[in-house]
Amino acid sequence: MPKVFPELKSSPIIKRYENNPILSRHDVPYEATLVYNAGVAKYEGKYVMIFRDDVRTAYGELKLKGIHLGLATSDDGIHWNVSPKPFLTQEQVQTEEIERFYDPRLTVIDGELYMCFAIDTKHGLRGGIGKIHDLDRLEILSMTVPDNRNMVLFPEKIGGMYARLERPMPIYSRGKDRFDTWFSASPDLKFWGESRLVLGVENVPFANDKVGPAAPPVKTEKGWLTTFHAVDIDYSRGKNGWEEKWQKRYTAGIMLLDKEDPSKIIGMYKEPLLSPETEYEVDEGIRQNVIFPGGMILEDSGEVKIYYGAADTVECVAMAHVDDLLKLCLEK
Ligand code: BMA
Repeated sequence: MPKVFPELKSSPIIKRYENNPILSRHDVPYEATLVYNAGVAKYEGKYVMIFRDDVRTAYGELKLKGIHLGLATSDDGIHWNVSPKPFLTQEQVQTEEIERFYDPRLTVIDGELYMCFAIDTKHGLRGGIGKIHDLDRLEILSMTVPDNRNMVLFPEKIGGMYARLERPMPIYSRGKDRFDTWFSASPDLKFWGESRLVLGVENVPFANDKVGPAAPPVKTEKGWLTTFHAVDIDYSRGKNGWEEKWQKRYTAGIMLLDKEDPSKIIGMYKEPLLSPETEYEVDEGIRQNVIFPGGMILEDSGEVKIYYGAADTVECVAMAHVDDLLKLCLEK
């Protein structure tokens, strides 16, 4: 395991939008400190985004007052109008057991909008799946047992079953922080099974800590194209950002999964697609060196927009052509 970060570079085929970030706390008309890790989908002729809004006691302070989910819409996927009120506040989701929802991921299946999200509860971290009605109401369909998170739904049934990628957190059996990417199937989005390992940490040369789903997969001629998050740790790093110790780096990888059996990888780029390089990814914000994709849209032109949280503080976008992404995955 490397003691210091090896140098990693983003692939030259992907271009960050020149006016990143596309959304930050300054765009939000209610209390917001950190605006990031959004889910994005094309739904009913518009781009729809649900973002994570962490409210801290002040910008620069770590103390969390609450996490809300905000809603924004756009005509071009770049310029966003934030709804005057949050989609869901922490107060609305809190129960005796549930503390907060965060890290939303959006997928449209048969014209209906679904959201996967992480749920902090008093008894562990659960993965939720819900259906969004009228961009206004969330109907919860299922919640995993703890600890499981970073779930994303495929945009259609595969072999007659709904499908998801997920990242359970096996503390005892794998040793702390060796988390991998898994696949599960369901007849109804409620009952999940047929679970299979997709990607282990050891399969990713630029990860030494965990690998998990990022944005929901998109369908291409060659298979399911999907990003993943990969984490490596630099044990020599001391205090940086706002934390006592933040030693991790989050990069985005890209892989291609089999069309009929998406638990099988048919290609993977051996280097990061996106690695923290810009100021807003490396130095600015609450945490340094964090890129976390949560949305990926394949346009009719072949352009792929990849939406990602940067430094756990702002939301950004980068673009690549689908053919170049496929080539990266399939290169030997
Ligand atoms: C994970 C989640 C993500 C976040 C990442 C880096 O555990 O909280 O939302 O982007 O850490 O801090």
